[in-house]
Amino acid sequence: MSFAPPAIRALRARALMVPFRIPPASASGAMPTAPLVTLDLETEQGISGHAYLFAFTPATLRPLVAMVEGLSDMVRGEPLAPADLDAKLRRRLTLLDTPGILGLALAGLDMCAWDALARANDLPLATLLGSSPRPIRAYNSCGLWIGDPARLADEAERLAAEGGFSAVKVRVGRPDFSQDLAAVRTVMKRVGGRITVMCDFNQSLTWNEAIRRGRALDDEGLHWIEEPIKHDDYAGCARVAEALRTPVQIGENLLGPADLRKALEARAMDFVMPDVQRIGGVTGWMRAAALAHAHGMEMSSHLFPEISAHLLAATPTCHWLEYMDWAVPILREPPVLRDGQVLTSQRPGTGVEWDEDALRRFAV
Ligand code: SMN
Ligand code: MG
Repeated sequence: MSFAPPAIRALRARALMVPFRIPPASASGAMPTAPLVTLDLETEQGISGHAYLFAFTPATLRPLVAMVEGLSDMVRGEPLAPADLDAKLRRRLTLLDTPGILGLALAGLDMCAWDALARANDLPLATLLGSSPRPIRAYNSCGLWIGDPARLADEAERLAAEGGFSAVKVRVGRPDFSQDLAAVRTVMKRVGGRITVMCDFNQSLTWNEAIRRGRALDDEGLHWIEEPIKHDDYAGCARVAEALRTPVQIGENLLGPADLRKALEARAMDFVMPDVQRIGGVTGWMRAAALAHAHGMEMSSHLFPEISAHLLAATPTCHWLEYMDWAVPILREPPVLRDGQVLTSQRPGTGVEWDEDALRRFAV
């Protein structure tokens, strides 16, 4: 028996502005609407693959669509073999290099290609990756943004209750640390004993300040302190991680497995949480998962719960899935939550199918 991969016919991208249920506001500012790009890869066999990207700001929405469409010309007629495709494209793009918008587009293409390959084989992605779809423990990351501190306690309770979640993440990095401490204490006081609580500084501190604030938070019972300082200052992250008792978590800004190697070599963190659109799609994720496994390091996900559930199922050191509901308004079958877990879709591929009416409504 032989499997001849179908050829790729086209890759299309659509720009959307999707309303948030709870608009995020981190230490780096607020986001009123989610700029999302949907990708559809068609094969000659008629099977398609789907994925979405988060453009972070409206300004990057159109360039990202144009970038994906540019890649379409490079992959037309190529066999649907995601790892080969990734190697070929990255070789062709070596002289430009692939961070930034191009990296996001490559990751989106890779996610679509894996989705289409899994569908062509009639398998859930987790199964194609050698695992099987299973419930993945998740934290509800949809709230506790920087905002009105008086609302935090009720919000923590509500976020935990809505999917039976056993963990939430509180955003920190306010100019005045006493307000951060008050926010953490408010959340811990209301849900602390029964719910795991993480915090995220979103790179807002210098390493001196990170050590000062981190030590002050060390007795608050937080599960991790995320991105205390600039994401790529691995030596600085290592100083902070060394100085604190609470584990330091980084990874959402790692641009591929080679960045993870450098961060591991620098002992920059205790836990790692790659983001599928930055680490290089499914191909990049699986290589990062192998590195984390070899180093015995717990690995969590960042955003994209639909595909991340499949990836974490196939990650030997699977830790926590970050549950975000940002794509729910555009999905025909949003992720199913049970007892604080995301149930990995059992459908062929990732389970991502568009609600086409919603796509028309949110198109820009
Ligand atoms: C985050 C990610 C994306 C937008 C805002 C905040 C945050 C997280 O770093 O980890 O959820
Ligand atoms: Mg973060």
